[in-house]
Amino acid sequence: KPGVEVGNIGLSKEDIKTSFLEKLFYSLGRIPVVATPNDLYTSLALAVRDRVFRKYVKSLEQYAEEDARGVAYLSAEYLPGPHLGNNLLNLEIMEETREALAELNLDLEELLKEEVEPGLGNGGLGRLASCYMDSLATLGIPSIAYGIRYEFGIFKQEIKEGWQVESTDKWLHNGNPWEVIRPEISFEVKFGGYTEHTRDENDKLHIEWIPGSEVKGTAYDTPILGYQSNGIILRLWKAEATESFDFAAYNLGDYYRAVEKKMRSENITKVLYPNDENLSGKELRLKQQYFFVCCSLQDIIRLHLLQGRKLESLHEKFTIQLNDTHPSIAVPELMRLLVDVYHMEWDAAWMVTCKTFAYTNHTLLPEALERWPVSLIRNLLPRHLEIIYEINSRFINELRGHNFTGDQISRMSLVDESGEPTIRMAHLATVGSYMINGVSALHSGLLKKQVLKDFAELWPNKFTNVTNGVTHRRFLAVSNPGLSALLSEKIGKDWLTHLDKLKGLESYSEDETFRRKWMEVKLENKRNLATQIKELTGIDINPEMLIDVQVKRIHEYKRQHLKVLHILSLYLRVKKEKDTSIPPTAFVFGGKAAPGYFMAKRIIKLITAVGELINNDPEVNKILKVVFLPNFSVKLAQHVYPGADLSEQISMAGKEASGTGNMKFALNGALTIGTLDGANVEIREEVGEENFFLFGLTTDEVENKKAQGYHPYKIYAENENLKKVMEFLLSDELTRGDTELFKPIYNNLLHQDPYLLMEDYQSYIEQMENVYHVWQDREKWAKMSILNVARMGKFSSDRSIQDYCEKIWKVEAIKV
Ligand code: 26V
Repeated sequence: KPGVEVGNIGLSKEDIKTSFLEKLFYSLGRIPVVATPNDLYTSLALAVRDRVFRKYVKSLEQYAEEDARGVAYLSAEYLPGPHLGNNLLNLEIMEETREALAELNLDLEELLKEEVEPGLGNGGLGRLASCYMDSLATLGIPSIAYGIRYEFGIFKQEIKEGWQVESTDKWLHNGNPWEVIRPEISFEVKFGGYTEHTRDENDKLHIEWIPGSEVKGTAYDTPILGYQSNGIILRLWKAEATESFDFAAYNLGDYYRAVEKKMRSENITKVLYPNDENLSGKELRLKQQYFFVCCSLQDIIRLHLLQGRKLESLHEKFTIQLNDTHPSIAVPELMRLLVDVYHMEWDAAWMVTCKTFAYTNHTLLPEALERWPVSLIRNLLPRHLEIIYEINSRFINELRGHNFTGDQISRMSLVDESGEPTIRMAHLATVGSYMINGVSALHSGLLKKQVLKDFAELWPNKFTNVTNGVTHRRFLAVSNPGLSALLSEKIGKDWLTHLDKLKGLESYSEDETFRRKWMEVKLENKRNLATQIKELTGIDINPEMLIDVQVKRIHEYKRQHLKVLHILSLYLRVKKEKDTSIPPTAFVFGGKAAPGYFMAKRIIKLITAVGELINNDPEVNKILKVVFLPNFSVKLAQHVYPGADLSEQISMAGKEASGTGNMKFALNGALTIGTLDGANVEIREEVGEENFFLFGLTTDEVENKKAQGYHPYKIYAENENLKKVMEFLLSDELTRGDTELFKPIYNNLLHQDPYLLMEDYQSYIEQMENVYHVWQDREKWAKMSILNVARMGKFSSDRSIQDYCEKIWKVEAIKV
């Protein structure tokens, strides 16, 4: 029996060079003179993949030996970012690889640029899932992550005449060297049809689901390596036609009908849906959710039974984490499998189910809480609807036993019957889980006060908080080599696995030589960012400017337009008042708007219009620049965070569940201007209030303001400066005569302003003045920057995963 050490998997420069050439010759059939950049990248990726798999195979051996309790992470979205650089770091062969390539007259940086990242998520939620995989792997937690292999990821964004234009993301176009297809790991998934209820001779009820159609899900595995550690698998399901269903058509000689059916089956995993308001009617989206849940649960059960265990003990060996409600159809699906397929009694099955799942909520926005029309579920998953009703009726009986009022019961019901009947997926996930968590202290508190209030009263011990974290290996070690080297020079390399070691930097904030080095590193990163900006937009940025950045999805609650109002106030000062005292600043924006989100798309147009005006005005453009970076992605993000001086985290308090960009900026030495929202609260607590630029209403104040009746127009009317800025939105200078262009934004802010921009405007402007004041004193700024980085230990995803292990999963690491 061969061990796992067969083949050329050495880590020396020579080994890497040999492997690279072997892949080029024998896997791709190319010679260097005709190899394309993609051939070279692919050869290196394949060589690295061998080494990654060697580590992964080792962890498999260990899992099998130890029979440990493990985690299955279910997420409809992942945003892993480019794999190559991260794997080189984790294998500790970055330098060896660079040298091996240099000897072949190749530049590692050029090859790294070639990688097209998998954009299999919308933003924060998908990126969080990937940070957690990095930490699970590094910490050696027995785990597997399941998701969907979308053929097209999040749409590609271009800016044309200032507007967002979407196109398909063909991320698989050049092939994907990181994944391996597992044809033998495939499962059937049924849809539609009806159920048949029959009684046997003992009067026992048997329920059979006679489906209307069937598809097959096949596993595609991507190994995710940990740092100095083994790896875990990201298992993504692709939909294909099943043989059995094509067969009937073939027999009738209807070849085309069979192929058509095949195409329809493959539609399920074609494309990722953007976060859009009108998802609830989208049948294909529900199909995607059920499809991946169904495959994943069958796989989990397969793994469980493979070890010779009984299904009654599923919850002892596996815990399944639901990343938001997207996979929450797993609750009735596991019940169906246990009761209908494996013939368990309902009560026993329910006990196993409720002890298996845990649910993470990622948003309180009412429009983002998933609800599926009952009629849609009935058509697509008739058996599941019956099971949901059964779960609900038992749950309501329990509530009656606890003397809940009729009002409370209808509020808590899984079925909302106030309009068209819908299933409240957050309630389903809550009832079917042993633990529920929010993603920051503030958000978890609000979850218990607002969306799941009644449930928190019923089951206070089921609710907890796990504050989000980010992987500092990707977002500092890989993406900011300059700062990383400086850190390691001062405090050693332990921070790579123990981020709280950064505390050791605090005393250096008083060291002038260190501060100078700190600022030099930042300036170098700003030059790099300026180069990126030039390449992507053609705009010149002087790297000495204050680089003030807001990158995240475009949404009204995140208030990119508040930032725009501030920029316009500066513009008017420079232009009309000839004020040249403002420190030169580059305002950098980036982020995608949901294709159907009218206001978000207007906000992009507003940013680019302000950019056009300012960047082309010689009176202003020495002092101000405005940039919109197109197609924000993990890859681009890795250039942005290191080069930022100021991080904008300015959502209306109570709306941003956590935010994770806030952490990535601070980790790279940017200072934050922000509200008391999401994880900002905890970041400020950690770095110290004197090292954080705070503004705006608190959550309670927002609530009170709204309760008292909020009148944005009054605030506008009473603030001369704000008034001028608002009127400028309609000016010919900005709109070039199209005065209707920004009317929707203008009217919204003046008369509704649901996210309180008018209210928070003055406080924001004043805090920005303070930012400028501190910026004038670069030594002070550098001190604050150092202290921010030194105190970011809490926000490593390693800490988050440890919290999940202790508070929720009760899972332990496997010693490597
Ligand atoms: C979904 C939708 C769908 C309907 C239209 C508006 C809308 C807005 C947002 C969402 C996102 C829902 C889930 C989500 O991505 N939440 C994010 O999760 C991150 C990781 O926990 C967290 O840092 C972000 O604050 C949170 O917005």
